[in-house]
Amino acid sequence: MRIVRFLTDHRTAQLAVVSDQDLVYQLPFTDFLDFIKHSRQKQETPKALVQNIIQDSLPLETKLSELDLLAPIEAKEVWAAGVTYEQSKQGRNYEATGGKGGAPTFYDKVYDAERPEIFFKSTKERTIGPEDSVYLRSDSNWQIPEPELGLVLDDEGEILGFTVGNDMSCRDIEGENPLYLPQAKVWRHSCSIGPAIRLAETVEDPYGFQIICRIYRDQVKVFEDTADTSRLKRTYEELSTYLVRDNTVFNGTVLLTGTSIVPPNDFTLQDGDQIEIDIPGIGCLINPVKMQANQLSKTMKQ
Ligand code: DO4
Ligand code: MG
Repeated sequence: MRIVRFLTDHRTAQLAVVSDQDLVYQLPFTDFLDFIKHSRQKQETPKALVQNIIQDSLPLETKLSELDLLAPIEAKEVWAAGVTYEQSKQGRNYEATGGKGGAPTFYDKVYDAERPEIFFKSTKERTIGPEDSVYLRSDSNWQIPEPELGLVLDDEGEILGFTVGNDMSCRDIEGENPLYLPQAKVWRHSCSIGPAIRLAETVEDPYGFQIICRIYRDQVKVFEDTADTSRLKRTYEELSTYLVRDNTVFNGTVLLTGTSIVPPNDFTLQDGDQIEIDIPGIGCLINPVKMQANQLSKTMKQ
């Protein structure tokens, strides 16, 4: 059972549920958190609430592919875990050492440490949804998408659902100095989530998701790779526990769980590319890539 948010003909946001048969039923909520709040007030699980609402209703005539989808939740904050897969550790070591290797790095250490790496990734204003463009930084020459499973959490870290996320990253900036991490990770439109939230209670094996990433340039596929969440070094609960510990966490916070897909070291995204991140059972998040005009210099010229 997947929850999506779409723009109606009146240009207002509306929630809908997508059944296992891909039928779309409109829900009487405009927001994922209202829906969760309502289910808690009624002491029904989100799945039971949806089932009760749609049991006597007809599906929309519009197909899922025809809906104007928005990010499934306006998360106040998006956080991300890092170096949670062997593949990411290797990629980070490559950019930090120029491929030379050598003594164990802090990436080796954090991979093995009890405390996970968790960093601040995005706010509602910086996060985009399906079909919107992710932006490239103007001061980086080595940029990649990081296809990740996202946990949608409540304010205590309970997992409400799973979504697809892109933790856009600048490998040259992070590789130059790890203290530059916020600049390598956070800028306008550097985070994308969607197209749906799969309700947690409808997932049999949360470590059985496949993640597929494809990148197209001039309609030609230039990259494809697949990962598997069974290879995650940590548990989701471990990550969410560290996030909420002594912290103020908002309902609907998204926690990206790290990447296990790293494009070849000579690959960098270009203006006009298209990124697809597909997690079967949740959905395929598609975003074009765009070089943004440098807003700072524009403002300064005015
Ligand atoms: O250590 C830097 C971040 C790594 C990351 O974002 C990931 O592993 O997904
Ligand atoms: Mg990442």
